[in-house]
Amino acid sequence: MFDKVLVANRGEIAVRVMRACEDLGVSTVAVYSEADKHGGHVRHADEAYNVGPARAADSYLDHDAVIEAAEKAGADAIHPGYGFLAENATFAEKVENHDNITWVGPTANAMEQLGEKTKARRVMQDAGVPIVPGTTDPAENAEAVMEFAEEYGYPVAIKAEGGGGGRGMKVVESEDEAEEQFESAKREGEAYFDNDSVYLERYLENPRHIEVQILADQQGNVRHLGERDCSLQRRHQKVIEEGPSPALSQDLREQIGEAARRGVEATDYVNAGTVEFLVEDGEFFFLEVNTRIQVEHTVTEELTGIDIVKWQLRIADGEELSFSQEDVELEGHAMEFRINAENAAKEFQPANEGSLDVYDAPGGIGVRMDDALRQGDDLVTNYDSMIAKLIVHGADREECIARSQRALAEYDIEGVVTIIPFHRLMLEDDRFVAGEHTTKYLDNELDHDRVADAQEKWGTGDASTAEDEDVTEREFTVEVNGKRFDVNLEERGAPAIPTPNTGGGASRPSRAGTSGSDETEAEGVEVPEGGESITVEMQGTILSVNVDVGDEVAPGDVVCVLEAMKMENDIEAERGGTVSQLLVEEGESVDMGDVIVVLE
Ligand code: MV4
Repeated sequence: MFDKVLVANRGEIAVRVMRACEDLGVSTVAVYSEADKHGGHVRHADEAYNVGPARAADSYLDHDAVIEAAEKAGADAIHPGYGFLAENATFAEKVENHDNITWVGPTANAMEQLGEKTKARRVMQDAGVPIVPGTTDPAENAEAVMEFAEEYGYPVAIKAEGGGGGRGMKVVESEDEAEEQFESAKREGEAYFDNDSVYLERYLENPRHIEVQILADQQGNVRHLGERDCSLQRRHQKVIEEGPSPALSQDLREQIGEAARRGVEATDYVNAGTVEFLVEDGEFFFLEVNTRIQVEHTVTEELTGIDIVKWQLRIADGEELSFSQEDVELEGHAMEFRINAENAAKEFQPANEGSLDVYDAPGGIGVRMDDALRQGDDLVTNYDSMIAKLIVHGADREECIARSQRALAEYDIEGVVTIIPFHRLMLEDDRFVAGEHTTKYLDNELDHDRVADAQEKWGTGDASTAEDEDVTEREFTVEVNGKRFDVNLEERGAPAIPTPNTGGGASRPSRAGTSGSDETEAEGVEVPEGGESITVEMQGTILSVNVDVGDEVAPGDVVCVLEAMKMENDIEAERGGTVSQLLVEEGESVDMGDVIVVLE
């Protein structure tokens, strides 16, 4: 077994991997950016190395900085976690080729093979795994879409070869959309994935999203560890994951698990992976393979008692899986609640500031907390908004829900807005409780007034987000005739809570804009009198720049498209004007609050 593992990640997953290392008697090394120097994963590790400034591109994504930290620490393995470099084949190859460091994850070759979607579809089809009806070769033109539709009907999904997650899919509802959507899919494929190749599938109108956990060792053994139902998603972001799926019959469950195992066995895949399926009308279809440990691996761990991350380390060290497929047994029901620092009542807007004035996590039977937090921590807003995971296990789905309600009610976070109220709403929602929600439920059906009501009812004393009205919340505990009462007071018209002046990005209200009677600065950029600085609200990559210096921009015009959190985000001008400064180019990584365009 390794002596020392560097975890090339941050937050809860970094601590999660470190715990697996500690269980194996392995020392741990953290890497951190300037923004994370007080991070929980830094506190947890045996040693820690600064790999650069807050911007992810210059720290957690900096291949050389991470490898140099491993060399400095004398680490003999690197575990990437998820996100960041976890599915970066170039980085994986660098580590694979390093004499003294072992890569903990699937090979670079496996990432590349399964990342090519038509190839993955061919491999699965050859292994007898049902794929979504469609092509396994690239589609050359819009006529191919129309011919496909003659056989399968509309809608047709046009997908990018290099796509995945929430990216790279266009839906053609009728023939007259074919040409435009086909060209758009190719342009996006080129912009996003440096690959304009696209393929076609019959579009399933209302599927469930079911995924199967896989472990494969270097000796050719492949096991599946059952399925997870990830259908509760918002804009391709999973919110609550659970297992086993309430939508599968036992027969379908066994078919999907065996199909995933068989499909992976047909490749030379090694380590942990997840096979994704769409399920509709009692049929299942292969979608794609995720070549990493996933956020929601915890659901499977609670159901099977198998420590997936420990097995990742053992497999990377050449150990053989010590259990057969028959040994894998799922017990009870588990749910994972992603604790995001977002205000669900405001379109899940990420918190732009906050401190954990109160952080009192739940406990008790069947309750697991994966986080890297303690009371008093400042919220780091440079990266993903997920700050913790609450995982709950029960003997069955009913007990799991009841236990989850208790745990979420116990979970006391004050000073940072989170989606805990949203989770509590879901546990009272008829469709979710009945297990009848599909991937479209949150985006197309849930009544958002109910989300606002839940926030009102269960929200705690959160840091204001930029567009809050001037309300100051105060909480008191009072005793009346010997009985205690918790009292929340809202003082309206109280002095506004100052927020940093960070420009006028699309979803940042004009109040945060930089217009004024004299020259102002935003993030060190001069903004002319009456001008406007346009900023990004989250870390990501500039997908396209739609303006140039000198262009006239009207209010609402999209000046840039930002890829962040696996979604395309239009960055719009609030008020408009003439472009006087263009501070980014396509492909550039940006951090929350970066100014990208200045208008005069
Ligand atoms: C689909 C689909 C329906 N039919 N393919 C979304 C991103 C990418 N991973 C694949 N996705 C989908 N592919 C066909 N032929 C519906 C989706 C989809 C989806 C899939 C899983 C989980 C959430 C989703 C949300 C919207 C659309």
